[in-house]
Amino acid sequence: MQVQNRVVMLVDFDYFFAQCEELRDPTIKDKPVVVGVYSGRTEESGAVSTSNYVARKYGVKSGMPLFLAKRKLEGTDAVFKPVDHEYYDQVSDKIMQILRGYADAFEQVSVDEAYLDVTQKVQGDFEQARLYAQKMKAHAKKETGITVSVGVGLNKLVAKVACDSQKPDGLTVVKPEEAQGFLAPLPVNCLLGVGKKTSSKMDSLGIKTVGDLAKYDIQKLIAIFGKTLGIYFHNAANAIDNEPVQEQGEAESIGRVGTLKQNTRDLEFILQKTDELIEDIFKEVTEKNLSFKQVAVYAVMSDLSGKSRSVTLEQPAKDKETIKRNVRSLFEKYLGESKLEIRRVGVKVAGFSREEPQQKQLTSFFQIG
Ligand code: DGT
Ligand code: CA
Ligand code: CA
Repeated sequence: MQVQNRVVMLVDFDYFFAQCEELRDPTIKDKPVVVGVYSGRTEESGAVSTSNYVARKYGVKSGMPLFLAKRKLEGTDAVFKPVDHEYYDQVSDKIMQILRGYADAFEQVSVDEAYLDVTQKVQGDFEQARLYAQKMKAHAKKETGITVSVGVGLNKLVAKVACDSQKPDGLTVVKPEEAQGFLAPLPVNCLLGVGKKTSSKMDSLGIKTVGDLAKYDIQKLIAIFGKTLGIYFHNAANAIDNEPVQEQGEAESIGRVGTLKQNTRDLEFILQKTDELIEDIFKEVTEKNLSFKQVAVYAVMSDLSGKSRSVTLEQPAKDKETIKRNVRSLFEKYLGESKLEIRRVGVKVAGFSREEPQQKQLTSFFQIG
């Protein structure tokens, strides 16, 4: 029996932070849009995080100093926005949730990128995969307003390079038998892990394209780059990559910190602030259907020294009251131990376990019966 090919997708959201800004204010859509990280020292200092494709036509690039981007866009009606990670995370979560529904296995790799193994969903068929990707792209666009680019290949490596080859709003399908030919003419730095240093080293060996690398003697690669990298480069260049698409492990803890309006030793005043933090934490814990076994607090004192305290619960819990009760008693202790005023507070829960949702248990119960 022939072993079935995998069908793997990489989805990357187009000019993501800038597209989020367009989503929030559609009137800027046809103008150059630059999202910047302002260092805060002067109004002008900082760097470009990303920009829309209109701005890119003028030569604006990620990482470029903002003053340079301003100069390139002089005379245009360019719009500059500061990064707003909270908003981008919200948009990202919505898209990720939709994508997840299309996958047999799902792996989010960053705020704007995820791998999907869709082998079962498309029965290993790359023609079907193309239609499936089109449907998924349209769904994401309709629900969230965001366009994404998709690469489809027999593994993560090919899917990633395919996706990068056509943006924005791209869809590039590379069938298994086309994979090596697809990679061959591309520069070696299209491969994950080949940065400036490695590619100039390879260049000095006469390796310019992935095709050159694929043909290069593997023993020599190992001698030059070491065993792990040498084998990796050889395999990657030959479109071989067996990394599974897998869900990233749960976060180890969920926490929030906040600064008090004024330094204080007033327990009720402190607990008002921690209640806000707990609301947020509780929301995330509930969404992820987690139970926790540890509650911790953190405080920064008026002299900027910091301390943390935690308790381990006897039973895993998942309710807000348990967090509140323990936070109160931890801060009571805290205030008893120090004479200083508190300036900043944090709350954290950890020691997670995940329970099956009630409904699922019921349905599986009925299925068995
Ligand atoms: P593209 O090429 O359409 O995928 O454009 P982006 O902007 O989505 O680029 P990508 O996928 O490489 O990066 C995703 C986000 O990460 C991007 O919207 C902003 C941020 N980012 C990327 N490169 C840089 C950088 O050099 N500096 C900073 N501060 N942020 C960056
Ligand atoms: Ca992107
Ligand atoms: Ca990306």
